[in-house]
Amino acid sequence: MIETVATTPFDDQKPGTSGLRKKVPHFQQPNYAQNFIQSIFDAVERPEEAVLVIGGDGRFFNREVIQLAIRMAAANGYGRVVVGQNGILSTPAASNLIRTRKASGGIVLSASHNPGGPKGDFGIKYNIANGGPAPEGVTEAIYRRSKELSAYRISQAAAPDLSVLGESRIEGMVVEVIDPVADYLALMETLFDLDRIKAHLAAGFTMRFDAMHAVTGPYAKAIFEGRLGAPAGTVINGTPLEDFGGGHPDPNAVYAAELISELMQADGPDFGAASDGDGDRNLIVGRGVVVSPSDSLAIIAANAHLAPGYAGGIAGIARSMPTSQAADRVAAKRGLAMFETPTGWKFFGNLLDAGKVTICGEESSGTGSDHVREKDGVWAVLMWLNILAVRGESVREIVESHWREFGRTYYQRHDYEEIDKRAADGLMASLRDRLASMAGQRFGTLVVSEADDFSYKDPVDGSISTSQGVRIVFSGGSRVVFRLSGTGTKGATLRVYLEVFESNPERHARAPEEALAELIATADVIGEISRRTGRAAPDVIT
Ligand code: G16
Repeated sequence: MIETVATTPFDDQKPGTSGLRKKVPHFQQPNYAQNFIQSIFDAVERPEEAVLVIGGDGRFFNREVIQLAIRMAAANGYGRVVVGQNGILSTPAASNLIRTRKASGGIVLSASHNPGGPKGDFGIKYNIANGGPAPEGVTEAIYRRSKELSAYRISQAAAPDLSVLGESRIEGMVVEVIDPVADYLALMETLFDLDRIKAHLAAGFTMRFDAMHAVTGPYAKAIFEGRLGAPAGTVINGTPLEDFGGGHPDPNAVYAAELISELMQADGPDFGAASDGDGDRNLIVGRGVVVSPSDSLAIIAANAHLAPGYAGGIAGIARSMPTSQAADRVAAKRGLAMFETPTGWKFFGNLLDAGKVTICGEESSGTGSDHVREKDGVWAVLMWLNILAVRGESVREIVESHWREFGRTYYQRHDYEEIDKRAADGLMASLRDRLASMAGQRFGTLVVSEADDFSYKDPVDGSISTSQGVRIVFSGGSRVVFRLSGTGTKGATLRVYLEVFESNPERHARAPEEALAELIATADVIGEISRRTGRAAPDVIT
Protein backbone atom coordinates (compact mmCIF):
# COMPACT_ATOMS: atom_id res chain seq x y z
CA MET A 1 0.00 0.00 0.00
CA ILE A 2 1.27 3.49 -0.85
CA GLU A 3 0.99 6.12 1.83
CA THR A 4 1.20 9.89 1.44
CA VAL A 5 2.82 11.28 4.58
CA ALA A 6 2.44 14.95 5.53
CA THR A 7 5.73 16.71 6.29
CA THR A 8 7.16 20.19 6.80
CA PRO A 9 10.14 21.53 4.86
CA PHE A 10 13.70 21.88 6.19
CA ASP A 11 15.53 25.04 5.22
CA ASP A 12 19.01 23.54 5.00
CA GLN A 13 18.78 20.98 2.20
CA LYS A 14 20.94 22.87 -0.27
CA PRO A 15 23.39 20.46 -1.95
CA GLY A 16 27.06 21.51 -1.72
CA THR A 17 30.04 20.66 -3.94
CA SER A 18 28.88 17.05 -4.06
CA GLY A 19 25.34 16.46 -2.81
CA LEU A 20 23.81 17.02 0.62
CA ARG A 21 26.26 16.21 3.42
CA LYS A 22 25.43 16.45 7.12
CA LYS A 23 26.21 14.68 10.36
CA VAL A 24 24.38 11.36 10.83
CA PRO A 25 22.20 12.66 13.74
CA HIS A 26 21.11 15.53 11.50
CA PHE A 27 20.01 13.06 8.83
CA GLN A 28 18.28 10.97 11.51
CA GLN A 29 15.76 13.72 12.33
CA PRO A 30 12.24 12.52 11.50
CA ASN A 31 11.49 12.95 7.78
CA TYR A 32 14.86 14.59 6.98
CA ALA A 33 16.07 11.94 4.51
CA GLN A 34 12.53 11.32 3.23
CA ASN A 35 12.05 15.01 2.44
CA PHE A 36 15.27 15.23 0.48
CA ILE A 37 14.58 12.04 -1.50
CA GLN A 38 11.06 13.21 -2.33
CA SER A 39 12.46 16.58 -3.43
CA ILE A 40 14.79 14.71 -5.79
CA PHE A 41 11.96 12.62 -7.22
CA ASP A 42 9.79 15.71 -7.70
CA ALA A 43 12.49 17.88 -9.26
CA VAL A 44 14.34 15.62 -11.68
CA GLU A 45 13.52 14.60 -15.21
CA ARG A 46 12.32 11.02 -15.45
CA PRO A 47 10.00 9.18 -17.76
CA GLU A 48 7.19 6.91 -16.53
CA GLU A 49 8.51 3.57 -15.25
CA ALA A 50 12.07 4.95 -15.20
CA VAL A 51 15.09 2.96 -14.01
CA LEU A 52 16.86 4.23 -10.89
CA VAL A 53 20.28 3.05 -9.67
CA ILE A 54 20.82 3.07 -5.90
CA GLY A 55 24.02 2.36 -4.03
CA GLY A 56 26.28 3.61 -1.33
CA ASP A 57 29.66 3.32 0.29
CA GLY A 58 28.44 1.11 3.15
CA ARG A 59 28.79 3.76 5.83
CA PHE A 60 26.62 3.94 8.96
CA PHE A 61 22.94 4.73 8.13
CA ASN A 62 23.31 3.50 4.52
CA ARG A 63 21.15 0.45 5.09
CA GLU A 64 18.24 2.44 6.53
CA VAL A 65 18.27 5.08 3.80
CA ILE A 66 18.55 2.52 1.00
CA GLN A 67 15.44 0.78 2.30
CA LEU A 68 13.65 4.13 2.44
CA ALA A 69 14.78 5.13 -1.05
CA ILE A 70 13.53 1.82 -2.51
CA ARG A 71 10.14 2.11 -0.78
CA MET A 72 9.82 5.73 -1.91
CA ALA A 73 10.86 4.94 -5.51
CA ALA A 74 8.16 2.25 -5.59
CA ALA A 75 5.60 4.86 -4.48
CA ASN A 76 6.79 7.47 -6.98
CA GLY A 77 6.31 5.63 -10.26
CA TYR A 78 9.74 4.13 -10.92
CA GLY A 79 9.65 0.91 -12.95
CA ARG A 80 12.90 -0.63 -11.77
CA VAL A 81 15.55 -0.05 -9.15
CA VAL A 82 19.03 -1.49 -9.71
CA VAL A 83 20.87 -1.81 -6.41
CA GLY A 84 24.24 -3.22 -5.42
CA GLN A 85 24.30 -6.32 -3.21
CA ASN A 86 24.02 -5.24 0.43
CA GLY A 87 23.53 -1.72 -0.85
CA ILE A 88 27.18 -1.43 -1.91
CA LEU A 89 28.21 0.44 -5.06
CA SER A 90 31.27 2.58 -5.52
CA THR A 91 30.47 6.00 -6.96
CA PRO A 92 32.15 5.24 -10.33
CA ALA A 93 30.45 1.83 -10.50
CA ALA A 94 27.09 3.57 -9.90
CA SER A 95 27.91 6.04 -12.67
CA ASN A 96 28.69 3.14 -15.03
CA LEU A 97 25.43 1.35 -14.18
CA ILE A 98 23.34 4.47 -14.76
CA ARG A 99 24.84 4.64 -18.25
CA THR A 100 24.69 0.96 -19.18
CA ARG A 101 21.19 0.44 -17.75
CA LYS A 102 19.89 3.63 -19.39
CA ALA A 103 18.62 4.76 -16.00
CA SER A 104 17.11 8.22 -15.63
CA GLY A 105 19.48 8.73 -12.73
CA GLY A 106 20.92 7.34 -9.53
CA ILE A 107 21.03 7.98 -5.81
CA VAL A 108 24.47 7.61 -4.26
CA LEU A 109 24.59 7.46 -0.46
CA SER A 110 27.97 8.68 0.62
CA ALA A 111 29.86 11.46 2.31
CA SER A 112 32.92 10.42 0.34
CA HIS A 113 36.16 10.94 2.26
CA ASN A 114 34.44 12.28 5.38
CA PRO A 115 34.52 9.97 8.44
CA GLY A 116 31.51 7.75 9.20
CA GLY A 117 29.82 6.10 12.19
CA PRO A 118 26.88 7.16 14.40
CA LYS A 119 28.38 10.62 14.96
CA GLY A 120 30.13 10.79 11.59
CA ASP A 121 28.99 12.17 8.26
CA PHE A 122 26.34 11.00 5.84
CA GLY A 123 25.34 12.21 2.40
CA ILE A 124 22.86 11.82 -0.42
CA LYS A 125 23.82 12.70 -3.96
CA TYR A 126 21.79 12.53 -7.16
CA ASN A 127 23.37 11.65 -10.50
CA ILE A 128 21.64 12.33 -13.81
CA ALA A 129 21.16 10.09 -16.85
CA ASN A 130 24.69 10.65 -18.20
CA GLY A 131 25.96 9.05 -14.98
CA GLY A 132 27.42 12.27 -13.60
CA PRO A 133 26.64 14.40 -10.55
CA ALA A 134 23.60 16.61 -11.05
CA PRO A 135 24.61 19.99 -12.47
CA GLU A 136 23.77 23.18 -10.58
CA GLY A 137 20.47 23.71 -12.43
CA VAL A 138 19.23 20.36 -11.10
CA THR A 139 20.58 20.74 -7.56
CA GLU A 140 18.95 24.19 -7.40
CA ALA A 141 15.62 22.68 -8.50
CA ILE A 142 15.92 20.00 -5.79
CA TYR A 143 16.69 22.66 -3.20
CA ARG A 144 13.73 24.81 -4.30
CA ARG A 145 11.43 21.81 -4.05
CA SER A 146 12.76 20.95 -0.58
CA LYS A 147 11.70 24.38 0.69
CA GLU A 148 8.04 23.91 -0.27
CA LEU A 149 7.54 20.18 0.27
CA SER A 150 4.37 19.24 2.17
CA ALA A 151 4.21 15.46 1.72
CA TYR A 152 6.19 12.44 0.60
CA ARG A 153 5.06 9.14 -0.84
CA ILE A 154 6.25 5.80 0.49
CA SER A 155 5.25 2.16 0.16
CA GLN A 156 4.25 0.46 3.38
CA ALA A 157 5.71 -2.82 2.11
CA ALA A 158 9.12 -3.90 3.36
CA ALA A 159 12.03 -3.48 0.95
CA PRO A 160 13.50 -6.80 -0.23
CA ASP A 161 16.53 -8.53 1.26
CA LEU A 162 19.50 -6.84 -0.42
CA SER A 163 21.91 -9.65 0.40
CA VAL A 164 20.30 -11.93 -2.21
CA LEU A 165 21.16 -11.43 -5.91
CA GLY A 166 18.22 -11.39 -8.31
CA GLU A 167 14.87 -9.72 -8.90
CA SER A 168 11.85 -9.17 -6.71
CA ARG A 169 8.95 -6.71 -6.71
CA ILE A 170 7.54 -4.04 -4.44
CA GLU A 171 4.30 -2.27 -5.50
CA GLY A 172 4.89 -3.54 -9.05
CA MET A 173 8.38 -1.97 -9.24
CA VAL A 174 11.20 -4.43 -9.95
CA VAL A 175 14.10 -4.42 -7.48
CA GLU A 176 17.18 -5.93 -9.08
CA VAL A 177 20.04 -6.75 -6.71
CA ILE A 178 23.30 -7.05 -8.64
CA ASP A 179 26.93 -7.97 -8.03
CA PRO A 180 28.52 -4.52 -7.51
CA VAL A 181 31.84 -5.49 -9.12
CA ALA A 182 30.96 -7.48 -12.29
CA ASP A 183 29.88 -4.68 -14.67
CA TYR A 184 32.68 -2.43 -13.44
CA LEU A 185 35.34 -5.07 -14.06
CA ALA A 186 33.89 -5.69 -17.53
CA LEU A 187 34.33 -1.97 -18.29
CA MET A 188 37.94 -2.00 -17.05
CA GLU A 189 38.66 -4.96 -19.38
CA THR A 190 37.77 -2.71 -22.33
CA LEU A 191 40.12 0.10 -21.25
CA PHE A 192 43.27 -1.56 -19.97
CA ASP A 193 45.60 -4.38 -20.95
CA LEU A 194 44.92 -6.39 -17.83
CA ASP A 195 46.88 -9.39 -19.12
CA ARG A 196 49.97 -7.24 -19.52
CA ILE A 197 49.59 -5.87 -16.00
CA LYS A 198 49.12 -9.43 -14.76
CA ALA A 199 52.35 -10.50 -16.48
CA HIS A 200 54.18 -7.50 -14.97
CA LEU A 201 53.02 -8.52 -11.49
CA ALA A 202 53.94 -12.15 -12.15
CA ALA A 203 57.43 -10.98 -13.15
CA GLY A 204 58.00 -9.58 -9.67
CA PHE A 205 56.46 -6.09 -9.66
CA THR A 206 54.96 -5.56 -6.21
CA MET A 207 52.07 -3.40 -5.07
CA ARG A 208 49.96 -2.57 -2.04
CA PHE A 209 46.42 -1.15 -2.17
CA ASP A 210 44.80 0.39 0.91
CA ALA A 211 40.99 0.25 0.68
CA MET A 212 40.74 2.14 4.00
CA HIS A 213 37.87 -0.14 5.16
CA ALA A 214 35.70 1.55 2.57
CA VAL A 215 33.86 0.64 -0.59
CA THR A 216 36.78 -0.31 -2.86
CA GLY A 217 37.64 -3.39 -0.77
CA PRO A 218 35.51 -5.83 -2.83
CA TYR A 219 36.54 -4.16 -6.11
CA ALA A 220 40.24 -4.22 -5.25
CA LYS A 221 40.21 -7.83 -4.10
CA ALA A 222 38.36 -8.98 -7.23
CA ILE A 223 40.52 -6.95 -9.61
CA PHE A 224 44.03 -6.79 -8.13
CA GLU A 225 44.16 -10.13 -6.31
CA GLY A 226 41.58 -11.97 -8.46
CA ARG A 227 41.88 -10.85 -12.09
CA LEU A 228 45.48 -9.60 -11.93
CA GLY A 229 46.80 -12.37 -9.67
CA ALA A 230 48.55 -10.16 -7.10
CA PRO A 231 49.25 -12.16 -3.93
CA ALA A 232 46.67 -12.28 -1.12
CA GLY A 233 47.41 -9.42 1.26
CA THR A 234 48.10 -6.97 -1.57
CA VAL A 235 44.81 -5.31 -0.61
CA ILE A 236 44.85 -4.07 2.98
CA ASN A 237 41.87 -2.84 5.02
CA GLY A 238 39.73 -4.53 2.37
CA THR A 239 36.53 -5.12 4.34
CA PRO A 240 34.06 -2.20 4.18
CA LEU A 241 33.05 -1.17 7.70
CA GLU A 242 30.23 1.17 8.73
CA ASP A 243 32.69 3.45 10.53
CA PHE A 244 35.72 2.74 8.29
CA GLY A 245 37.39 1.15 11.31
CA GLY A 246 37.30 4.51 13.08
CA GLY A 247 39.53 5.99 10.37
CA HIS A 248 39.13 8.86 8.01
CA PRO A 249 38.78 7.35 4.50
CA ASP A 250 40.67 10.13 2.75
CA PRO A 251 43.68 8.91 0.77
CA ASN A 252 46.18 11.63 1.56
CA ALA A 253 49.48 11.99 3.40
CA VAL A 254 47.73 12.34 6.75
CA TYR A 255 45.21 9.52 6.65
CA ALA A 256 47.18 7.11 4.46
CA ALA A 257 50.39 7.72 6.40
CA GLU A 258 50.97 4.02 7.08
CA LEU A 259 50.84 3.10 3.40
CA ILE A 260 53.13 5.97 2.51
CA SER A 261 55.66 5.04 5.18
CA GLU A 262 55.75 1.45 3.85
CA LEU A 263 56.46 2.79 0.36
CA MET A 264 59.27 5.01 1.66
CA GLN A 265 61.28 1.94 2.80
CA ALA A 266 64.10 0.81 0.53
CA ASP A 267 62.60 -2.69 0.49
CA GLY A 268 58.99 -1.48 0.21
CA PRO A 269 56.64 -2.40 -2.65
CA ASP A 270 57.19 -0.88 -6.11
CA PHE A 271 53.79 0.75 -6.13
CA GLY A 272 51.17 1.79 -3.58
CA ALA A 273 47.71 3.23 -3.91
CA ALA A 274 44.62 4.00 -1.86
CA SER A 275 41.05 5.09 -2.45
CA ASP A 276 38.45 6.90 -0.37
CA GLY A 277 35.07 6.19 1.23
CA ASP A 278 33.10 5.85 -2.02
CA GLY A 279 35.92 4.83 -4.35
CA ASP A 280 36.24 7.89 -6.54
CA ARG A 281 39.46 9.39 -5.17
CA ASN A 282 42.95 7.96 -5.45
CA LEU A 283 46.42 8.25 -4.00
CA ILE A 284 49.41 7.12 -6.07
CA VAL A 285 52.74 6.34 -4.39
CA GLY A 286 55.92 4.85 -5.80
CA ARG A 287 58.85 3.55 -3.81
CA GLY A 288 60.35 6.73 -2.37
CA VAL A 289 57.93 9.12 -4.06
CA VAL A 290 54.38 10.36 -3.43
CA VAL A 291 52.79 11.56 -6.67
CA SER A 292 50.78 14.73 -6.15
CA PRO A 293 47.25 14.52 -7.63
CA SER A 294 47.96 17.41 -9.99
CA ASP A 295 51.13 15.68 -11.25
CA SER A 296 49.26 12.40 -11.55
CA LEU A 297 46.69 14.09 -13.82
CA ALA A 298 49.46 15.51 -16.02
CA ILE A 299 51.35 12.19 -16.19
CA ILE A 300 48.20 10.22 -16.98
CA ALA A 301 47.27 12.69 -19.72
CA ALA A 302 50.77 12.43 -21.22
CA ASN A 303 50.80 8.59 -21.13
CA ALA A 304 47.16 7.52 -21.53
CA HIS A 305 47.79 6.39 -25.13
CA LEU A 306 49.78 3.46 -23.67
CA ALA A 307 46.48 1.92 -22.48
CA PRO A 308 44.40 0.23 -25.20
CA GLY A 309 41.22 2.18 -24.42
CA TYR A 310 43.04 5.45 -25.14
CA ALA A 311 45.41 4.25 -27.88
CA GLY A 312 43.87 6.65 -30.38
CA GLY A 313 44.95 9.62 -28.25
CA ILE A 314 42.90 11.92 -26.07
CA ALA A 315 40.63 14.77 -27.16
CA GLY A 316 41.55 17.18 -24.40
CA ILE A 317 42.11 17.66 -20.68
CA ALA A 318 40.06 19.42 -18.02
CA ARG A 319 41.09 20.34 -14.49
CA SER A 320 39.41 22.24 -11.69
CA MET A 321 40.68 25.78 -11.26
CA PRO A 322 42.70 25.19 -8.05
CA THR A 323 44.42 22.13 -9.55
CA SER A 324 48.00 22.91 -10.57
CA GLN A 325 48.76 23.92 -14.13
CA ALA A 326 51.01 20.88 -14.71
CA ALA A 327 48.39 19.38 -17.04
CA ASP A 328 48.20 22.63 -19.03
CA ARG A 329 51.85 22.17 -19.94
CA VAL A 330 51.11 18.70 -21.33
CA ALA A 331 48.17 20.11 -23.31
CA ALA A 332 50.27 22.97 -24.69
CA LYS A 333 53.13 20.70 -25.80
CA ARG A 334 50.87 18.05 -27.29
CA GLY A 335 48.44 20.47 -28.94
CA LEU A 336 45.48 19.32 -26.82
CA ALA A 337 42.45 21.33 -25.75
CA MET A 338 42.59 22.41 -22.09
CA PHE A 339 39.67 23.50 -19.87
CA GLU A 340 39.65 25.07 -16.41
CA THR A 341 36.42 24.51 -14.46
CA PRO A 342 35.19 25.30 -10.94
CA THR A 343 35.75 22.73 -8.18
CA GLY A 344 33.28 19.87 -8.43
CA TRP A 345 33.25 16.89 -10.77
CA LYS A 346 29.81 17.96 -12.02
CA PHE A 347 31.46 20.67 -14.10
CA PHE A 348 33.26 18.07 -16.26
CA GLY A 349 30.03 16.37 -17.37
CA ASN A 350 29.15 18.63 -20.28
CA LEU A 351 32.74 18.68 -21.60
CA LEU A 352 32.88 14.88 -21.51
CA ASP A 353 29.43 14.46 -23.09
CA ALA A 354 30.39 16.85 -25.89
CA GLY A 355 33.61 14.94 -26.57
CA LYS A 356 35.73 17.99 -25.84
CA VAL A 357 37.87 16.23 -23.22
CA THR A 358 38.87 12.66 -22.43
CA ILE A 359 40.84 13.02 -19.19
CA CYS A 360 39.80 15.12 -16.16
CA GLY A 361 41.34 15.66 -12.77
CA GLU A 362 41.38 17.61 -9.57
CA GLU A 363 43.88 18.46 -6.87
CA SER A 364 41.52 16.78 -4.38
CA SER A 365 42.79 13.34 -5.45
CA GLY A 366 40.33 12.83 -8.28
CA THR A 367 41.22 11.57 -11.73
CA GLY A 368 39.02 10.04 -14.38
CA SER A 369 38.04 9.87 -18.01
CA ASP A 370 35.10 9.67 -20.35
CA HIS A 371 34.49 6.00 -19.41
CA VAL A 372 32.05 7.17 -16.69
CA ARG A 373 30.98 10.59 -15.42
CA GLU A 374 32.64 10.45 -12.00
CA LYS A 375 36.23 10.42 -10.89
CA ASP A 376 37.40 6.87 -10.44
CA GLY A 377 39.97 5.64 -7.91
CA VAL A 378 40.45 2.06 -9.16
CA TRP A 379 40.56 3.32 -12.76
CA ALA A 380 43.44 5.66 -11.85
CA VAL A 381 45.33 2.79 -10.23
CA LEU A 382 44.84 0.56 -13.29
CA MET A 383 45.91 3.41 -15.57
CA TRP A 384 49.14 3.79 -13.60
CA LEU A 385 49.69 0.02 -13.58
CA ASN A 386 49.16 -0.11 -17.36
CA ILE A 387 51.64 2.74 -17.89
CA LEU A 388 54.17 1.12 -15.54
CA ALA A 389 53.81 -2.27 -17.24
CA VAL A 390 54.37 -0.79 -20.72
CA ARG A 391 57.21 1.57 -19.81
CA GLY A 392 58.95 -0.89 -17.51
CA GLU A 393 60.27 2.00 -15.39
CA SER A 394 59.70 2.81 -11.73
CA VAL A 395 57.18 5.41 -10.58
CA ARG A 396 60.05 7.68 -9.60
CA GLU A 397 61.67 7.41 -13.04
CA ILE A 398 58.38 8.22 -14.76
CA VAL A 399 57.73 11.22 -12.50
CA GLU A 400 61.24 12.62 -12.86
CA SER A 401 61.33 12.22 -16.62
CA HIS A 402 57.95 13.96 -16.80
CA TRP A 403 59.38 16.91 -14.87
CA ARG A 404 62.41 17.02 -17.17
CA GLU A 405 60.17 17.17 -20.22
CA PHE A 406 57.45 19.52 -18.96
CA GLY A 407 59.00 21.24 -15.93
CA ARG A 408 57.99 20.72 -12.30
CA THR A 409 55.04 22.46 -10.68
CA TYR A 410 55.60 22.54 -6.93
CA TYR A 411 52.22 22.38 -5.28
CA GLN A 412 50.56 22.23 -1.89
CA ARG A 413 47.06 22.69 -0.49
CA HIS A 414 46.75 24.02 3.05
CA ASP A 415 43.45 23.34 4.83
CA TYR A 416 42.24 25.22 7.89
CA GLU A 417 39.38 23.08 9.16
CA GLU A 418 36.38 23.87 11.34
CA ILE A 419 37.18 27.53 11.55
CA ASP A 420 34.53 30.03 12.56
CA LYS A 421 32.16 30.55 9.62
CA ARG A 422 32.00 34.32 10.13
CA ALA A 423 35.78 34.60 10.22
CA ALA A 424 36.03 32.57 7.01
CA ASP A 425 33.40 34.65 5.23
CA GLY A 426 35.12 37.82 6.44
CA LEU A 427 38.47 36.65 5.11
CA MET A 428 37.02 35.91 1.67
CA ALA A 429 35.03 39.16 1.58
CA SER A 430 38.14 41.16 2.46
CA LEU A 431 40.11 39.46 -0.30
CA ARG A 432 37.33 40.18 -2.80
CA ASP A 433 37.24 43.83 -1.72
CA ARG A 434 40.96 44.20 -2.37
CA LEU A 435 41.10 42.39 -5.73
CA ALA A 436 40.82 45.46 -7.91
CA SER A 437 43.83 47.14 -6.32
CA MET A 438 46.06 44.10 -6.12
CA ALA A 439 47.72 44.01 -9.54
CA GLY A 440 51.23 45.52 -9.39
CA GLN A 441 51.61 45.09 -5.61
CA ARG A 442 54.94 43.64 -4.48
CA PHE A 443 55.41 41.09 -1.68
CA GLY A 444 59.12 40.28 -1.22
CA THR A 445 60.28 39.12 -4.65
CA LEU A 446 56.71 38.41 -5.78
CA VAL A 447 54.74 40.91 -7.85
CA VAL A 448 51.02 40.39 -8.42
CA SER A 449 50.24 40.23 -12.13
CA GLU A 450 46.53 39.33 -11.96
CA ALA A 451 43.90 38.87 -9.28
CA ASP A 452 40.30 37.81 -9.76
CA ASP A 453 37.35 35.86 -8.39
CA PHE A 454 37.02 32.88 -10.72
CA SER A 455 33.85 32.58 -12.72
CA TYR A 456 33.10 29.97 -15.35
CA LYS A 457 30.94 29.98 -18.42
CA ASP A 458 30.17 26.42 -19.46
CA PRO A 459 31.19 26.23 -23.14
CA VAL A 460 28.44 23.71 -23.88
CA ASP A 461 25.29 25.07 -22.23
CA GLY A 462 26.40 28.64 -21.53
CA SER A 463 25.55 28.44 -17.80
CA ILE A 464 27.58 30.75 -15.58
CA SER A 465 29.00 29.98 -12.13
CA THR A 466 30.44 32.91 -10.21
CA SER A 467 32.48 33.36 -6.99
CA GLN A 468 34.38 30.10 -7.41
CA GLY A 469 37.57 31.14 -5.63
CA VAL A 470 40.00 34.04 -5.41
CA ARG A 471 43.06 33.64 -7.67
CA ILE A 472 46.19 35.67 -7.23
CA VAL A 473 48.80 35.17 -9.93
CA PHE A 474 52.34 36.53 -9.67
CA SER A 475 54.66 37.45 -12.49
CA GLY A 476 56.49 34.25 -13.41
CA GLY A 477 53.28 32.22 -13.03
CA SER A 478 53.31 31.38 -9.30
CA ARG A 479 49.80 31.32 -7.97
CA VAL A 480 47.81 31.25 -4.76
CA VAL A 481 44.09 30.46 -4.65
CA PHE A 482 41.74 30.95 -1.71
CA ARG A 483 38.34 29.25 -1.46
CA LEU A 484 35.97 27.79 1.10
CA SER A 485 35.21 24.08 0.90
CA GLY A 486 31.75 23.04 -0.17
CA THR A 487 31.92 19.58 1.41
CA GLY A 488 32.56 20.22 5.11
CA THR A 489 29.86 19.58 7.70
CA LYS A 490 31.09 21.70 10.62
CA GLY A 491 32.10 25.37 10.65
CA ALA A 492 34.04 26.38 7.55
CA THR A 493 37.13 24.93 5.89
CA LEU A 494 39.47 27.39 4.23
CA ARG A 495 41.55 25.92 1.43
CA VAL A 496 44.69 27.72 0.28
CA TYR A 497 46.22 26.32 -2.91
CA LEU A 498 49.84 27.20 -3.69
CA GLU A 499 51.93 26.57 -6.77
CA VAL A 500 55.33 27.54 -8.17
CA PHE A 501 56.63 26.47 -11.57
CA GLU A 502 60.25 25.41 -12.04
CA SER A 503 61.59 24.67 -15.51
CA ASN A 504 65.21 24.08 -14.51
CA PRO A 505 65.78 20.32 -13.89
CA GLU A 506 68.65 21.16 -11.54
CA ARG A 507 66.09 22.65 -9.20
CA HIS A 508 63.60 19.76 -9.32
CA ALA A 509 64.82 17.92 -6.23
CA ARG A 510 63.78 20.52 -3.67
CA ALA A 511 61.17 19.76 -1.01
CA PRO A 512 57.83 21.42 -1.89
CA GLU A 513 57.79 23.34 1.42
CA GLU A 514 61.16 24.84 0.51
CA ALA A 515 60.19 25.75 -3.06
CA LEU A 516 56.91 27.22 -1.81
CA ALA A 517 58.21 28.96 1.33
CA GLU A 518 57.99 32.55 0.10
CA LEU A 519 54.57 31.97 -1.46
CA ILE A 520 53.25 30.41 1.76
CA ALA A 521 54.37 33.44 3.79
CA THR A 522 52.90 35.78 1.19
CA ALA A 523 49.57 33.94 1.22
CA ASP A 524 49.34 34.55 4.97
CA VAL A 525 50.00 38.25 4.49
CA ILE A 526 47.54 38.69 1.62
CA GLY A 527 44.85 36.43 3.10
CA GLU A 528 45.36 37.66 6.70
CA ILE A 529 44.94 33.99 7.58
CA SER A 530 46.50 33.81 11.03
CA ARG A 531 45.04 37.17 12.08
CA ARG A 532 41.48 36.33 11.04
CA THR A 533 41.34 32.61 11.91
CA GLY A 534 43.61 32.61 14.97
CA ARG A 535 45.44 29.64 13.46
CA ALA A 536 49.23 29.60 13.26
CA ALA A 537 49.34 26.66 10.84
CA PRO A 538 47.04 24.61 8.63
CA ASP A 539 45.42 21.41 9.97
CA VAL A 540 46.15 19.39 6.88
CA ILE A 541 48.68 19.85 4.09
CA THR A 542 48.12 17.81 0.96
C1 G16 B 1 34.01 16.41 -3.98
C2 G16 B 1 33.85 16.87 -5.40
C3 G16 B 1 35.17 17.25 -5.97
C4 G16 B 1 35.82 18.30 -5.11
C5 G16 B 1 35.93 17.79 -3.68
C6 G16 B 1 36.42 18.86 -2.73
O1 G16 B 1 34.74 15.23 -3.96
O2 G16 B 1 33.28 15.86 -6.21
O3 G16 B 1 34.95 17.73 -7.25
O4 G16 B 1 37.09 18.62 -5.60
O5 G16 B 1 34.68 17.39 -3.23
O6 G16 B 1 35.50 19.89 -2.73
P1 G16 B 1 35.62 21.08 -1.69
O7 G16 B 1 36.97 21.69 -1.95
O8 G16 B 1 34.47 21.98 -2.03
O9 G16 B 1 35.56 20.49 -0.31
P2 G16 B 1 34.23 14.00 -3.12
O10 G16 B 1 35.30 12.95 -3.32
O11 G16 B 1 34.14 14.50 -1.71
O12 G16 B 1 32.91 13.64 -3.69
